[in-house]
Amino acid sequence: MIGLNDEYYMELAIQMAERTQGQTGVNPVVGAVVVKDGAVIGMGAHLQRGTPHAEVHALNMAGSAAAGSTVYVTLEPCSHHGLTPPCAERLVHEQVARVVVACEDPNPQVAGRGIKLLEEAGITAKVGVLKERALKLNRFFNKFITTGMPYVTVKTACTLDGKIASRSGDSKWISNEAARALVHTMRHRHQAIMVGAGTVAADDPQLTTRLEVPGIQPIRIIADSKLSMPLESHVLNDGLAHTIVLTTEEADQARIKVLQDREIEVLICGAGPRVDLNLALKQLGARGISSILVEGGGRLNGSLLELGLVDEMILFLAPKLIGGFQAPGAFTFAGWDRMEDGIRLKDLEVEMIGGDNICVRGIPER
Ligand code: AOF
Ligand code: ZN
Repeated sequence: MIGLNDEYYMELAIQMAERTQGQTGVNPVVGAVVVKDGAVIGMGAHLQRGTPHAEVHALNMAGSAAAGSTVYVTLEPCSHHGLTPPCAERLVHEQVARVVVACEDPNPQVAGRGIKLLEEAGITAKVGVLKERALKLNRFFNKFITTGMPYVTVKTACTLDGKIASRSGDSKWISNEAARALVHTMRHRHQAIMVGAGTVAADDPQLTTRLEVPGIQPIRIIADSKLSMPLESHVLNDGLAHTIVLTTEEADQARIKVLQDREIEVLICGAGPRVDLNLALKQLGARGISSILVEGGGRLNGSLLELGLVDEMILFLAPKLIGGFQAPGAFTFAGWDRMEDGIRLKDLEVEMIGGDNICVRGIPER
C-alpha cells in the first residue's frame, strides 16, 4: 500500500500511460494528474499522435481550479511547437503552483527546456518521481527519438532444448494458452510485427492481434530476400493490416509488381543475397515505425542478434524436450568459439506463466 505522497499521484498518471501503449504511434505514452487541496481535479492521457497532450486534457478538466494546483506528469512537459502547442507554456498560463515530473523528455527538441521554462516562470519543478518506471514505459520512444531506429523486441517460444518446431516442422503448440495470449497483448503494444519468409512458408500465419477484446493490428513486416514466399499466403491476401515486404535487388521484378498491385509495400534493402537488416531498420524507422516485435524464425532472430540489433528479448520456455537433429532452433547463426564471447542478457526478469511456462526477459548486453 502506497502512502499519500508524490508517488501516490504519479502512480495514477503512470497507469493511464501504461494502458494507452500501442496507440500513440511514434509519440510517447504520457499520463497527467492535477491535484489541489488533497483531491484529484483533472486527469488525462495522450491518446493519439496529433491530438492534445496529457497535460492539456487534465488541465481542461480542472478548468480555472488549476491555478495553485500540483500537476503530476510522467514525462517532462514539452517546450516546442510540434503538431500541438507547448505544454510547459500552458502550465504557466494556468498558473499552477508545482509540477512533478517522472523523467526528462529525451526528444532533442525538449531535453530539459520544458522544466527550465517552468522554473523561469516561478513554478516549482520536481523531477525523478518513479523515474525508472517511466523510462521503461517509453523505451520504444526513447530509442526512436534519439536514433531514428525502431526498438526491436525479439520474442520466441521454444522447448527447453531450444527448438521452435519438431523435426517434422510441427509447432502447434509449444507454449501454453496464457503465454500465447500474452503474445497478442505484445502485438497490440508494438507498431509492427516482423517474421522471416520461412515462417510464412511454414506456418502461413495471419500475424494479427486476437484477444478477448478488440486489439490494435500492427503493421506486418516480412523479410524475404528472394521473394520466395508463396503468393497465396494469408498475409499477402487478407488485407487485415498494412504489410511491408523487405527484400533485395535479387528479387524478381514481376513478383514485386504482383505485391505492389495488392498494396503491399516492398522495400529493397541492399544488393543481396540477404536482406541488409541494418538498412531495413533504418528504412522502417524513416517510415515512422518506432517499435517492432520480431516473431522469428530462428534465422531472422539469429541474424538480428548477431548484428547487435536486438533491444529486448522475451523467451517463453515450455517444459518439453522435442529433440531432432534437423529441428529448427530459436536462434540460428554462426556463433562464436568461446563461451565468454556469447551474448549475455542483463536486467533479467523471470516469471511463471499459466502454471508451467517460464517467461525470461532481458536486454542483450552490447
Ligand atoms: C508532453 N505531453 O502528452 C506528450 C509529449 O507532435 P506533437 O505536438 O504531438 O509532439 C510530440 C512530442 O511531444 C514528442 O516527441 C515528445 O517529445 C512530446 N510528447 N509531451 O508534454 C504529452 N505526448
Ligand atoms: Zn506537450
